[in-house]
Amino acid sequence: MPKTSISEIKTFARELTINFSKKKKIIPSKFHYDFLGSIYFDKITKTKEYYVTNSEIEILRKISKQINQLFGNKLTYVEFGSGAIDKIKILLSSKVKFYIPLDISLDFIKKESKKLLKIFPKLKISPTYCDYTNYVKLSNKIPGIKVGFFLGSSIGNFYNNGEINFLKNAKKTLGKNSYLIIGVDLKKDKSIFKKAYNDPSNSAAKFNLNLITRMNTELNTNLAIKDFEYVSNYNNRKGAVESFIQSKKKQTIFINKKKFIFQKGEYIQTEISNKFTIKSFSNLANNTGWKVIKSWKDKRKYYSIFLLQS
Ligand code: AVJ
Repeated sequence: MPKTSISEIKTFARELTINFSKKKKIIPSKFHYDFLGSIYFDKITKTKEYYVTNSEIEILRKISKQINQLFGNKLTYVEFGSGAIDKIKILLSSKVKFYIPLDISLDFIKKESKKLLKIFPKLKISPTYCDYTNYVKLSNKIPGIKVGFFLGSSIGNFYNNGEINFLKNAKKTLGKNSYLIIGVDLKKDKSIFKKAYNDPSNSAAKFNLNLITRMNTELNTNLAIKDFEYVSNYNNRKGAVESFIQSKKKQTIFINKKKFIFQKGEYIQTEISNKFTIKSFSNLANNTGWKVIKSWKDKRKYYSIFLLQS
């Protein structure tokens, strides 16, 4: 199992120290995606209950021809948080020459890039480390139109309106005459969220509880998974699924010699998954300088993909 780099461990320690000092403790979602966490996430996407992936694939298959016609052969796909590098395959054709997967888990995407190269031997792939919660600068030698790809409704995972910064930054990253293909999860009956985020195989729970394992290995804490419970609910007021790990007893940890206490019953937030309507996302896109060209939904109307132009 590839290890997390020293600098990433330092970032993990530093950001937890800040976030555990707040009244409501959170762990930013980007820390889910170490090598093991990326594997756990991939397992979630394969559960029947996690409609996000299935709906997204259904839409991508439906629109791939249109998208290919629109962009011709002069483009570079830039994927934010590519993870398992699956969905881009639907849009790739022998015409596309460049693909830049960006991800926080570099070892993971290097491994996935090798698999992709077997299917598209002529494709030039440049797997690149990136924490897209900050502005990302690309090399200025990238050819053709840049088409950004941001899937899985990860646009919903920002706290405190961070999605506004992301969209503004992405526009700057991709530059003039660029496009963004973005997956957006829609508001719907909350029973569907309940099943997706509490699947019977406990994939979502394992994915979230992996943060405990990560803290133990990288920060030398001595926590037990059995002393935490995964809890996930749809918050109607916020229009978001919120996930937590709840401490089952009072426990103390030290990070960088700083002491933190988890009280019995205390919730540590591990994710927020904001949900949108076609209208609310269109407004968000417009307010961050993007033009909405088109949007598509899956048959069940659970999910949407937007094509934006800079
Ligand atoms: C990939 C971050 C968008 O919030 O739906 C899935 C992660 N967490 N099940 C989401 C996730 C629990 C997912 N994102």
